Amino acid sequence: MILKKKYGERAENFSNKAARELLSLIDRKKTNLSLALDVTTKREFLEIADKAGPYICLLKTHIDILVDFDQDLIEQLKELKTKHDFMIFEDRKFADIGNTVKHQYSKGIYKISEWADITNAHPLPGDGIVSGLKEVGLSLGRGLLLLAEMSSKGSLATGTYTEAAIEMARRHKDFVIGFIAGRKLISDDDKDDFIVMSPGVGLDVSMDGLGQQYRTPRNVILESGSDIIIVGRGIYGSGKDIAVEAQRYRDAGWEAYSQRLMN
Ligand code: 5FU
Repeated sequence: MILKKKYGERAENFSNKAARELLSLIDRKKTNLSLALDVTTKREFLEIADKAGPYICLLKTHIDILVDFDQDLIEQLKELKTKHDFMIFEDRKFADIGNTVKHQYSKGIYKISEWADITNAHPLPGDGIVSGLKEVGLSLGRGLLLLAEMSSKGSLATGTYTEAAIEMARRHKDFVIGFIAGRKLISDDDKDDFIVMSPGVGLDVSMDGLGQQYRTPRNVILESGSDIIIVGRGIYGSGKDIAVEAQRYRDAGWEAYSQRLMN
């Protein structure tokens, strides 16, 4: 009965180091909030990460949108990670053949595998994408999420595609630690455990102008059985105090989880 288990208790269901660390961290810090930090300058990025850091378990990056990316950014990000006790998820959405993603993951300017505890991939190309990423990431203690669903309107990742993503994850349980999805995807007493992270979470608006659709932390964690809420503009997009907004989402996410344990 995964939905009734505490995050920390689920750590033993995983052999993967990143998954075990993340579940323990969530329990220790009492937050299931991931911040999606989609800003384009290093200054804003570090400022917001520092303000929201105390309230999050996971900082989600799109490292390639930073106009002034440099190695110093990574060094400072690592310092914030230690200071605030969070993990890092690069939302790279790999989507190519195994040999190519292997290089995209470890090489180029960003060298994602060196600093991101978790990254993600579309299952679209088939198992080779997981095998390629695993060749790089497993020995480094990294974990992978598969995009089984997407939060955007009209997403094609539904039905048999989502089912195929689940089967792919089961074949690579040492490295695939979970899914991007809007809900718990497998039955609550399944032998396998996966961490579900849900983007498209907001308390104040229901959509943006470009297809994003928002649900509340309660919808996502309590009613749909997801594990982590991913929140971006809900925290930094309103011009309000970042720490206050981050606390608001942390509290809403933790309240929804606490109710789930009691139900
Ligand atoms: F896989 C997905 C998805 O299905 N929907 C998303 O919104 C990823 N995302 C990411 O979550 C997206 O790339 C943003 O980084 C973030 C949502 O940001 P928002 O500002 O909360 O809408």
